[in-house]
Amino acid sequence: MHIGVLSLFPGMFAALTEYGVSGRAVEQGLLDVSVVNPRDFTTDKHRTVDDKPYGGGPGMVMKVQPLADSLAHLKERMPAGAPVVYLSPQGQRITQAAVERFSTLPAVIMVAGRYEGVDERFIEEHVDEEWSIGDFVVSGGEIPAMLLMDAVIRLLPGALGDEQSAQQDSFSDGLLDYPHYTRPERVGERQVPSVLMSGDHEKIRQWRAEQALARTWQRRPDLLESGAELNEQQSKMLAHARQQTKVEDQ
Ligand code: 4H4
Repeated sequence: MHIGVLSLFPGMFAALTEYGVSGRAVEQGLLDVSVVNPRDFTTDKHRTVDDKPYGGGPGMVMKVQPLADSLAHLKERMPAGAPVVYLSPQGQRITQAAVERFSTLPAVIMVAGRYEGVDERFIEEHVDEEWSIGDFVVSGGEIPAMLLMDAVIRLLPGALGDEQSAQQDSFSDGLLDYPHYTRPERVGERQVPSVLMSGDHEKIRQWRAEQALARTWQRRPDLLESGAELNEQQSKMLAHARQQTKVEDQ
């Protein structure tokens, strides 16, 4: 996979390319990351990338030309057909399903904006998809772009040591994860749940399925409305829990 990025702060991407799972994936050659700075495509003495908004108001807007020219340069160095993704609060909320789709593409280009935003004509002409990391505002698109890249990279075959671990993540089946424990067996008053010490793998599997469902029901009931994949045991548990709630409501 090849991920291209447009950013006024290319150095920030070292946080991704030099550390942890994503750093190792780059080192192993599982993907190429190319970061291009639109400032290198300015033509004036002051290397201007932004200007005042037409119509007035606070802040500055990113100019079309440095973005368009840096994008053309990036496209020359990448496989054809890479979708151009702009990260902004106006985009669709990123989900694990969206991340999974990106992880199957040969290439993707991410645009990280600064200031109050990007001239709308660049978006109309060059952006294929607009995605958001959530309903809050950060000061630049770099962290949103890195966040999406990190989520994509860890799904690339070979990126996680254990091939199974991505399949077991929260959201991969539309549910939250079950709780995890490691040594020691007792921390203060808190004991590891005894089922996990039983060696009964079927019982452990059932307990974890039940925990995942209970936590989702308690903390993120919205996920249960939007297509979580439940096993037979979980479907029965959920139906039972819903029945109980109905009775209490009456
Ligand atoms: C846009 C900051 C608009 C402030 C931005 C304003 C996100 C997000 C994000 C850089 C851009 C911010 N990107 N998901 N959430 N003037 N980007 O916050 O409207 O307040 O992806 S403003």
